[in-house]
Amino acid sequence: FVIAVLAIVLGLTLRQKTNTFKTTFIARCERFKGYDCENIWVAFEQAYVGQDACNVPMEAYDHLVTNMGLFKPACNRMMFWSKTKDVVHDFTKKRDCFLTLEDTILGSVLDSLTWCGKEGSSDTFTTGCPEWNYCENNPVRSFWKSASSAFADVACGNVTAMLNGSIPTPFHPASIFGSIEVKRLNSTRTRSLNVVLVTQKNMLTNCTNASLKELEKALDEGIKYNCKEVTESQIQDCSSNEDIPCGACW
Ligand code: AVW
Repeated sequence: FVIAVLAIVLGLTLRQKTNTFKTTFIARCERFKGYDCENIWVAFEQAYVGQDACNVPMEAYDHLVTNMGLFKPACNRMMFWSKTKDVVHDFTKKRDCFLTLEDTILGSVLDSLTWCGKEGSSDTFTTGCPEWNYCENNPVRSFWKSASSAFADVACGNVTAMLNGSIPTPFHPASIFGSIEVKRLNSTRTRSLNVVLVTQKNMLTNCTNASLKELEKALDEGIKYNCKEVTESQIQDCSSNEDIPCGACW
């Protein structure tokens, strides 16, 4: 009897976990008008539910990411980033100048969330899931790889990347930006990549940094490369001052 009660309580706890996660998913999704969020949820959970949490490859999200029309090109407004999450999102949330992956419906729904499934279970778990680096094919890491691929595939015109000028190597070939997004920028769609190197008062890195030369080399031939050092306070000024036109932020 005791075991039966414990099993029911545990079952309800797990059910609760799925429901809390799903509630967050649907609530965040419904901030975007004109989408069938229940349908998006079903396409999302089929990627990892019932799977070993280290055995979910990025292809598991193909249906969600490529067949549901969730990534629409925003030519000249697409913003990539690496090691600048806070400053870039502070800016894109306050001003309409640029669009990051986390401002699109899928990116915004899943930003900062953790989830995984378990073999033999139809639940979504939010604890006990693998850390980012614990295994390559974990549901969270595979999702961001898949979504980043789709986001870069639709990039067009002049695209921007905010990189961190306060670290010795602003461009890491193994980062998602370096290993996925840069490689998928295609010169038939994308005219230029404009690096905004975010610097602090005591500048550690500038546009002559060796890692940025690697970035330039990694670009598809035909995509122009530019780099500009911009202070964090200049970006913050633009974030908080609607009177500054987007084109005059830096
Ligand atoms: P990042 P990326 N543990 O700042 O170029 C947990 O390095 O990779 O930039 N989470 C991690 C880890 C880790 N070790 N490493 C990365 N992440 C997650 C999507 C975490 O959420 C956009 F389109 C961290 O905030 C950008 O252009 C995020 O990955 C591009 O990919 C970024 O790590 C940024 O990826």
